[in-house]
Amino acid sequence: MLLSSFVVFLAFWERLLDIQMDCIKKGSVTLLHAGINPNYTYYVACDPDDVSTVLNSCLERSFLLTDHVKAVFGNGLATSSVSVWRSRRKRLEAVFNKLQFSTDVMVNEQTILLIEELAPKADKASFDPSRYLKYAIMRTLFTMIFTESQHDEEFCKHVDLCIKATENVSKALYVKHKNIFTHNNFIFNNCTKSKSMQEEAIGILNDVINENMKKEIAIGNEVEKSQVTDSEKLGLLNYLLKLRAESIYNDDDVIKEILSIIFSGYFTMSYTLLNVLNMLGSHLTVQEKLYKEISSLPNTSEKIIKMDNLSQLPFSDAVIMETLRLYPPISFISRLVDKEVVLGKYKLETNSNCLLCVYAMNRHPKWGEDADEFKPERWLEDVASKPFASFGLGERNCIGKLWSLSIMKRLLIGIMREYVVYRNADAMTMKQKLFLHSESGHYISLQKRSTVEKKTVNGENINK
Ligand code: HEM
Ligand SMILES: *[C@@H]1O[C@H](CO)[C@@H](O)[C@H](O)[C@H]1NC(C)=O
Ligand SMILES: *[C@@H]1O[C@H](CO)[C@@H](O)[C@H](O)[C@H]1NC(C)=O
Ligand SMILES: *[C@@H]1O[C@H](CO)[C@@H](O)[C@H](O)[C@H]1NC(C)=O
Ligand SMILES: *[C@@H]1O[C@H](CO)[C@@H](O)[C@H](O)[C@H]1NC(C)=O
Ligand SMILES: CC(=O)N[C@H]1CO[C@H](CO)[C@@H](O)[C@@H]1O
Repeated sequence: MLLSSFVVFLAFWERLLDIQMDCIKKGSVTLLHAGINPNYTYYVACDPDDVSTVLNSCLERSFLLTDHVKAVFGNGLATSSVSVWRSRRKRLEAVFNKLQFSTDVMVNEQTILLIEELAPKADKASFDPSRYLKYAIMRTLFTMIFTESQHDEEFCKHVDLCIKATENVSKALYVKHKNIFTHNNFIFNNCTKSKSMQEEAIGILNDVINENMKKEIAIGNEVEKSQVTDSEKLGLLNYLLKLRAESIYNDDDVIKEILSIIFSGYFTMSYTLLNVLNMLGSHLTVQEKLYKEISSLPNTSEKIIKMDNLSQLPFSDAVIMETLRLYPPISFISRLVDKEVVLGKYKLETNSNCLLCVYAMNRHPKWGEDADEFKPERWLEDVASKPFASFGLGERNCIGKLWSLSIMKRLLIGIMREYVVYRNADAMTMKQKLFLHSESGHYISLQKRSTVEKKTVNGENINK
């Protein structure tokens, strides 16, 4: 079999978007070689049916280029081998379902905090909202991971530290995989500062999690003793400790699981919210339609939004899904082809690596000629047969999907109720590093709804 192929020596990540788009143009599987080492060869699949075939049949992750990622996240869900993963995944799914409901009041509090933090920026020059969104997201992850009574002053300091550490880990992982030279451990360890930065950051995260683990064990014991299970809003860590008691996890795996959850949730949600604000800031009619829907909630002065209220907002869902379709923060997924897989005319070699092109697939012509355009309305029709893999597909898809959609929706509703978002005309440029995110053109300005509404009354057009 003869497949067209690419050879990449430098800027591995940056090239991945071009490679995806090229692959979809060719309309078939291609090969990607990172350097000349045959072990670093990947099939690249973009066709929606092919992507679905591989994601549904191959559950083992393949590690892009090295086992470096696995060294950091160990047996955390995202990187564990299927044999370890299977039983844990089932148990964690049940925990996520519970947390989605039990954390709603706390998440609302985080939303209110974000709105207050943004207040000094309102009716002023444009600014980069990334930092605000990242804080809100990390705090929200913390409220979900740690039991409610732990959310004290100390906890806020930890949020700050963990943001810096998580960003450092991401930078180090990026450098490690950047080109064929740093794939070499000797060069990475001896000629870059990244290795020591990574170890320092992991050390900090471990310390924070360890310290909290001790407190959570004490809470767990209390809960057992008094048989009160609902009075305390237990965090994910506490549930993991229960699984540890059942020998499903050991200490090290509990820490790696939390690391893995923080890393999976932090970048994806903060980049997505940033993209949503940018899309709304440059599509003001969409924004007004969204505002109209949000205003139709039964009680607009009620700050607490319950799960039931969230399910009544189809256009809000559509805005977030459409943003995720165009800008999937995880723009490709890699899997190990550990069984026989045939894609069209090609039989993939067993034990090979396969890259699934989420970005290209989400923009497939099946969405219509306007597939590259931001049109949330398309999500109000039947989309079941449309290609979309921003949360992956199959049994090993994103475990945080529903939880993250509800978090992003709450934060978005909070911002929309209070502010109108504008974005200047600079083109937003996306960069593929570990995650796909905007590198420039993402400055926005905020206008308080109250001042906008006054202006409109005076006959000014807000779509100026
Ligand atoms: C915008 C938000 C998010 C996006 C776009 C996203 C996307 C993804 C994708 C594409 C995968 C790989 C799926 C596959 O291989 O088929 C994944 C896996 C995963 N995600 Fe998310 N994710 C998001 C939020 C979250 C959040 C908030 C959490 C946790 C709190 C989370 C935890 C995980 C975990 C643990 C996995 C590994 C699942 C497994 O291997 O079983 N994600 N996510
Ligand atoms: C490819 O991987 C195999 C198995 O891990 C290893 O034995 C072999 O040395 C590798 N080849 C190269 C060129 O690195
Ligand atoms: C992150 O990296 C920078 C630069 O190497 C370093 O100064 C800082 O202490 C690190 N912070 C954390 C929390 O790891
Ligand atoms: C959410 O729904 C409940 C019951 O339908 C209602 O009482 C409450 O006011 C709603 N909340 C908002 C923010 O509209
Ligand atoms: C709406 O919510 C506010 C704030 O929680 C509450 O004071 C008010 O009574 C609610 N109005 C109705 C009609 O339920
Ligand atoms: C000084 C230093 O960090 N040396 C490292 C160079 O890389 C080798 C192989 O990975 C390590 O074992 C050394 O510790």
